[in-house]
Amino acid sequence: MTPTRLGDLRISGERLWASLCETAQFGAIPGTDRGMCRITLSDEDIAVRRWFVAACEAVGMSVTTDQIGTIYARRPGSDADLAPIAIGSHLDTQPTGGRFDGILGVLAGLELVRTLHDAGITTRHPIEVINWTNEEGARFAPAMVASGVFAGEFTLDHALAQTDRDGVTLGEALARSGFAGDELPGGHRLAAHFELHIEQGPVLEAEGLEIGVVSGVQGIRWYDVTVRGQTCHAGTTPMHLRRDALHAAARLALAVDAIGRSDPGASLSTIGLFQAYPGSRNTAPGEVRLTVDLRHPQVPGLDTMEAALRRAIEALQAELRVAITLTPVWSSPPVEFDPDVLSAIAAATRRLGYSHRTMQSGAGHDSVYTARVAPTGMIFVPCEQGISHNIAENITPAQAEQGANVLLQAVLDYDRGANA
Ligand code: HGY
Ligand code: MN
Ligand code: MN
Repeated sequence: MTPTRLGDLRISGERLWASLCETAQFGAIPGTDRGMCRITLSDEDIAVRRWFVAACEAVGMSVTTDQIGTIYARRPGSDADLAPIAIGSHLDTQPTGGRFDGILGVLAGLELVRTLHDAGITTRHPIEVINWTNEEGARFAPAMVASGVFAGEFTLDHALAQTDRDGVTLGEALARSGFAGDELPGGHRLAAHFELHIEQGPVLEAEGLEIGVVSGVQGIRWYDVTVRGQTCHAGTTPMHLRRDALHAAARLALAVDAIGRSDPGASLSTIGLFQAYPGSRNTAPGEVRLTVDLRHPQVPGLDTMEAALRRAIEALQAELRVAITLTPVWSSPPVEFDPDVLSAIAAATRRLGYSHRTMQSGAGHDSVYTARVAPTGMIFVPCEQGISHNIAENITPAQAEQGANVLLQAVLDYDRGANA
């Protein structure tokens, strides 16, 4: 097919939107019009995985899974010696997530294949649409663990041994799901990895832009913190004699917030989990467990934030006579994506006439780890008020269609080496 005809090819925005609406049934939060709770390897995730496998097989793709449950749906190319061009993201969501984070990228990959199938086009490279297990890290820490195993950042055993709050391991949840495969994660090469995702922030919408050409992802560090004091009777223990773990944890929370504000426009800090024990209204807590998420575009910035956190812990221990442990859980350094993949994305965006800018991602994505083993790049579309990890997360059909068309045209260009 001539480059012109390929350049004129477009996805079916209507079919993509229909698939987004159809799969929103899996994990829909009752009483909300868009909220999603599709925790990794839950019944809802298993259901959407089965839907995805059937939809891929319906257009002639062969589907395999690896030993951490990642799904690889492959369409052959004309040159079987070439590694596949991957289009990946994730089907799992946060507990109060939306219907576009992750799944937009997976279904846009399916739509790209459906479009090639309808047009009778065979690419040089095989095309592989990937659903990475446990991108969110909401059930099993860390986030992006399956793409991390694929890239060699984590061992398979370490990942499968991670437990959720009920003590269930990822390996047990995977065995129960029926999606434990034979292939060793990372067992095959990727020629490139493209990921379409909602921005999950306010920049594109605020600037009235249609596409983000994502140059990389900022650094992320996760910690578990335990604050131990002494449980005591609410009615008989004088305040000056208490070693109240919740009071100390609350002071620490204020310090973490100040650290997030220390480098405006760059530093971010979040406490997502904060649990006091024993959790009785007339017993002062003896223990508080919390999580800390620090983010910054540069490593020195992250180091400064971590040093400030450690100083705050030292000071509170001395002042309030409590014991505070800080356990690093995950460290994801800032990553830059591949120039050739990014130029294919930018060229496709220009050719399609969409307004755009280059930008760094505040959120982590599986592309962080695929970038370690394959040329990788990402495409953003705006989302309403930049809201995500929230049941109000929303985009328009046109935004989904624009992102998927950039994905299609960038992959076709990259396949032909048009931007090399
Ligand atoms: O944590 C993140 O940024 C991603 O949503 N997993
Ligand atoms: Mn995501
Ligand atoms: Mn997410």
